[in-house]
Amino acid sequence: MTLEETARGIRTMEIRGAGRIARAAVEALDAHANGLSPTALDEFRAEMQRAANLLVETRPTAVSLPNAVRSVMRALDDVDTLSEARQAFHERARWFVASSLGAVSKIAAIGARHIRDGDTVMTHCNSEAALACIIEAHRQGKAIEVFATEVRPRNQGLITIQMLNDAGVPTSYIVDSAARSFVNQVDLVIVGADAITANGAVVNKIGTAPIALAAHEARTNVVVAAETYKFAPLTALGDFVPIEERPSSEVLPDEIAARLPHVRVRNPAFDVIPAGYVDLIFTEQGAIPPSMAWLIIRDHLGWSIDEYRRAGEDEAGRGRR
Ligand code: RI2
Repeated sequence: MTLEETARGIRTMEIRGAGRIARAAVEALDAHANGLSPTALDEFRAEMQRAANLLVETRPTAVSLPNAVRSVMRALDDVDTLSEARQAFHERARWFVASSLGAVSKIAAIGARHIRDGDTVMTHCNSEAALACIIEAHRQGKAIEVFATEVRPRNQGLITIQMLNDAGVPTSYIVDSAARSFVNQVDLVIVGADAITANGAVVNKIGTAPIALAAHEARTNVVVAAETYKFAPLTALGDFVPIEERPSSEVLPDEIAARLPHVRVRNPAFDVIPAGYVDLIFTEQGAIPPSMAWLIIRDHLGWSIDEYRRAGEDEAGRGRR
């Protein structure tokens, strides 16, 4: 896939899921770097920055994307020659992809410990990290059942039920609006995250917040599975996570919309679970309460807040996260 094909794939959601988007972006940058024939280090840096910007601009909410891109672009900071830069970038990209996959495995092991034999869990959307926990618990022999939602408008629930079915996990498939009707039969809600703010609020697929509210009312625990690069550093400085609003045609076909001139479709792709409705966050560094989100940003993202601030300012013209 070329850089432009990957950017298009992320924008159209052929490539989707916060972790997969991050790895796809890093792999695209690595392939792009390999295909370049720059004559000077500055030329290489400038072209890689252009490529990085193109990818980061594709989707605004999943902070995994800019975090991953910044993480690999950092390889170009402390090099003196072009060949050093090429080598360092390639190694950093390979490291990122391997550690992203490794993080999912660690989260699966940590999350599975919190799912008990006999539990029924509910999940929403298609999260690699959340499903890894569920499937690992099942693999360990725990008798678990899952309620999986449909996930309007893009129906990512279909991917989820395929994965659960393939793993042999007994699953009930429900429409999003049925979540409240079943949440009393559920022991645990487990979802992924596109971004987690410094104060522990979780941004995830639209429809996650009402499920968390219903779970809170029903006294059902809500846990989140998220790699540390889903934590949004600039929220520590007061920035908001921008919520992507996607095309109306995902919700209402254009030919129907054309007959309804007084109707406007709103299609936000994500909503926010307040930290008070989140019981635990499973990261590859361990299970933490949402109030510890700031420590993840401070200790595990590799850059100081000032460095993130500068990167955000350098990438002017885009939402800062
Ligand atoms: P993993 C997805 O976003 C979903 O909101 C999912 O919960 C989240 O990313 C995390 O997914 P989208 O790309 O990284 O479907 O755990 O809009 O796979």
